[in-house]
Amino acid sequence: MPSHSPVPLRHDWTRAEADALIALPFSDLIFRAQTVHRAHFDANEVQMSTLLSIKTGGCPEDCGYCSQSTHFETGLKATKLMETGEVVAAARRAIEGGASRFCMGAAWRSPKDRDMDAVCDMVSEVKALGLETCMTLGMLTREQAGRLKEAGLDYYNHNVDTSPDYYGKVISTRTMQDRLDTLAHVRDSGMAVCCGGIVGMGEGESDRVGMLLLLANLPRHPESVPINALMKVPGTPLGESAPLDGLDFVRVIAVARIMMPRSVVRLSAGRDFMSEELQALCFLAGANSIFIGDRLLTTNNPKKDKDDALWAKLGIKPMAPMPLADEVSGTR
Ligand code: SAM
Ligand code: DTB
Ligand code: SF4
Repeated sequence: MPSHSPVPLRHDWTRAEADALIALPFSDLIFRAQTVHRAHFDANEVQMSTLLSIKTGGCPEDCGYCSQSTHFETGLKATKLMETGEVVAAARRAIEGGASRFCMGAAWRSPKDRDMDAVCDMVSEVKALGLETCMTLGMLTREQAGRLKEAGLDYYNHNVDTSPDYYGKVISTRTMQDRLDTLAHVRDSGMAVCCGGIVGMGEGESDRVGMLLLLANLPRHPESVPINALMKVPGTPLGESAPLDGLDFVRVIAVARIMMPRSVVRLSAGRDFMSEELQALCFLAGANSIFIGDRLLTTNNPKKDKDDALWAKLGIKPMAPMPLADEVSGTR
């Protein structure tokens, strides 16, 4: 149960404030993040989500981290869009595995209008199972966002990935402005926004802060903020990136928690190579959602028995599904 007074929401964070936050002594930073976290969430609850790649590989974009781009030789086999029945079967398995949220991802630059009927069917059928639904299909037009909302989609995931300054070092086939345009279409449709990025792509601390400032100073905070640690994929331009310092990663989570107090901060990609201790620090820093299940989209995630043992050691309980209706009307 939340145990402190609510923290006011701000959309006017300055660079100097954010730089000072990320540079705090570690214990001070974690204490601030915990205080904010406990004002809005039960600190022992974590939302369990499962990911499914509904269309894998063959993507025309050149995101330098991604196994699914046709620009790089990663050995990944491209597939067609899955049938709705297969997606529903995977969603049932996700429920049996303990998930309350189901995120469907497609390796598209943007959905073709002819794909919209199929993805909308998937949304309605998965939602009918009682799962919170999220999709990530690339850039959306205003009309496509409206159709997904109508089909019942709760969240749309579209990441800014990194700071505006570092963006051009990672992706050349679409701009940061393209991403912001899609995010505006999602926001205007009434769906909740899931938007975050990746740490460990060779960016500096000022880029990490730049990304968090961009997110926290949007007119509304994304309801969900995934923070991914780079999964290094051999064959991609970022496949040989320098190792990410675990404590630096925890700092990004803590600053995200402090700047976006009511958002769900998602410890996304990267748990498979994190120790139990590092994951525990991420939860202490305010992360309260994760992906469970052996696979993310194309890379590995911890096995269920290993995860279950960690939840038992940490006393973590799965979060019940969160109502969204009034959140979308303006509390974050
Ligand atoms: N094609 C769609 C798009 O990019 O908008 C949706 C799928 S894409 C895989 C979703 C997000 O996953 C990316 O924006 C990126 O932040 C994250 N991601 C992809 N590959 C990753 C990797 N190797 N390590 C960490 N995060 C990754
Ligand atoms: C997000 O920010 N992380 C998830 C979800 N959104 C779609 C994807 C992580 C993908 C990790 C690399 C892979 O498995 O291909
Ligand atoms: Fe395509 Fe998405 Fe991968 Fe970029 S991150 S290459 S858009 S699948």
